[in-house]
Amino acid sequence: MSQAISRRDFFGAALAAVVLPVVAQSASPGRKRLVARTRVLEVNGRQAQVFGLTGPDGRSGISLGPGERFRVELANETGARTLVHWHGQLPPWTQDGFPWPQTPPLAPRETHAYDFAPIPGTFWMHSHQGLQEQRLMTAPLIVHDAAEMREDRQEIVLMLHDFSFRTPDELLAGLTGISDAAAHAMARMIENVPAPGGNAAKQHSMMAMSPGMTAASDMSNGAGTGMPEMAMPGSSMTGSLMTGSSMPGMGAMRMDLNDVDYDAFLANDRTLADPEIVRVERGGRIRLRVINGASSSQFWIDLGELVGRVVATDGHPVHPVARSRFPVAIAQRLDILIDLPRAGAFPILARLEGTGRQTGIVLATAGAQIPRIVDNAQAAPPLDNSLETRLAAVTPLLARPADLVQTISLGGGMKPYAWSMNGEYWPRTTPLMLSKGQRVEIELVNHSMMAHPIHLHGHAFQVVAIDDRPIQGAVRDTVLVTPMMGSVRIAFDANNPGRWAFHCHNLYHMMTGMMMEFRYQGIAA
Ligand SMILES: [Cu+2]
Repeated sequence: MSQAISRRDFFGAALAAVVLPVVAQSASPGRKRLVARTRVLEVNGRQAQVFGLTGPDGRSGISLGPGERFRVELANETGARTLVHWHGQLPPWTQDGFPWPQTPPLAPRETHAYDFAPIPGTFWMHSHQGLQEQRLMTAPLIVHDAAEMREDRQEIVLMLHDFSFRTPDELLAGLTGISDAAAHAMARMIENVPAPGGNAAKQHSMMAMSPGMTAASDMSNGAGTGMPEMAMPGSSMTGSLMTGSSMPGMGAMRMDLNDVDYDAFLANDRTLADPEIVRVERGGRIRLRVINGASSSQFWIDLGELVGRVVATDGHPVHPVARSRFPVAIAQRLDILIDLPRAGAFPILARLEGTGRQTGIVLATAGAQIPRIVDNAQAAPPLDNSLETRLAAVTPLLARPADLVQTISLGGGMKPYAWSMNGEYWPRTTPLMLSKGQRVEIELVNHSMMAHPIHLHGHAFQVVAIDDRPIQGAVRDTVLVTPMMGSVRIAFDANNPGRWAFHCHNLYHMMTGMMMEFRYQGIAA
C-alpha cells in the first residue's frame, strides 16, 4: 500500500476515479466499495496469510474529502464471518460495526451499506469479530477537512501492527492455557452476548470456557466443557520491568508489559529489514498520521533528530506540543506536524515499550543515503501519561457539572490470564445505564499491574484528570490508564443513544473479560 499521499495525489486519485470505466465489482452509485479479503504478506522473507481491507482506489482503507459522507459498501470476501468497526467515528449505534446486538456479522459474500456523516481526522477501522484484528483486518480511515487541506502538507500515514506467524487462536491459547479450539470458541463469544430470553444453554457453555469465569461455581463444576487445568503462560510470553524510584511509594514492583512475544512489528506492513522509504522534499512540510493498529503492543514514536508538533489525538485537535518522542497506546492516533530542516534521510521509528524492538519508515529526499536500521536497539521505557498531562483540546467540552459520576475499576492479571471491569468479566457484566443529555464522568482506576488502553464506542470524551490532578486535557476515544493505581477521569456528553461497547483495546484483555456496555435508557435490551 502507498502511504505518502500528497494533497496533489489525493485530488489526482479523485479525478482518476471519475474517468475510470465502471467495473463489475463496483459499489452501488455514490458508495465507496470496501472489500474485506485475505491476502498473502511476506514478513522477513516468510509468507503469511492475513486479512486486508481494500478501498476503491486499491489502497488500504478509506480516505474521504472535506464534507464527504461515509457512504461505504462493505463486501465480505474473506470466506469467513466478519464485521468492521469504524474506530472513533460517531455513527448511529446500528452502524458501529460491533457484532452485538445490533448488527450480526456479515456472512461470506455478503455486503452491508453504511451511511453517516464522519468527523474529520485520523481514524481507523478494524474487525471487531473474533481475533481477526490480530491477522491485520485493520486499515486507515482518513477524513480530511478543509482547513487541513489548505495547509498543503504532505500526508504520510504510519500504520503500526504486531505480527505473529502463530494463529491468533494459538496466541490466546498460549496466554490462557486453554486449547486452541477452546480459544477459538472464546473469541467467538463476542457474537453471542446473552440477551433476556436468548438461548441460555448455549450461552452458558460458551461462557464456561472463559478463564474469566474463575468463580468456584463456574470452574469446579465445569463438567462437560472439557476445560483443562489452567496452565500458566510460559515466561517467554511475558515481558516485565522492575520499577522502583520512578514510582514513589510503590517500591520495586513488577509491571507487566507485552503479553505476547511477537515475531515482527510492522510499519505499513513492512519491517525494518525492508522498510518503506517515503520520498519527501528538501525542507518538506509533513503531516504524519500515526495509527497504532496493533492488537497488544504499545509504542513510542521516535522522530530521531527531528522535532514534531502533535496537533491532534485520536483525530481531535489539541494545542501543539513539540517533542521528538510521543507515546501511542493501542488504538490511539497522533497527528504530528514535521518541518524537515534539510535534505537527507530521516527514520521515523516506533519503539515497542519495555524492549529494544522497533519498526518504522524512512523519510528521504532524492538521492539521500538510506541508513540500515536494526530492529533491536536500546530498550524503550513503558508508556506513561507524561505527554497526556500536557495536552489540551482545541475544542474542550462546555463547562457544566456532571449528572452521572461512575468509578470503574480495572482488574486482572497474568495468572490466571483474565481481565475485568468492576470485577466482572464480559459478557457477564452489568451495563452502565445512561440517559440522553447527561454529562457523564467516568473515573478509571487501574488495580492491575498492567496499563490498559480504554476505548469508548460512539462518543468522544475529554480527559479531565490524570492521577487525581484535574486538567482540561485532550479529546479522544482511547486513553491509557497506567498500572498500579493509576487513574484517569474522562467526561463526555451522552448524545448518541444506543448500546455501546466500553473496553480495553488490548485484544486479549478484551477477549478474556475487560469489556462492558454503556446502554441508554429506552433502548431495548
Ligand atoms: Cu487491558
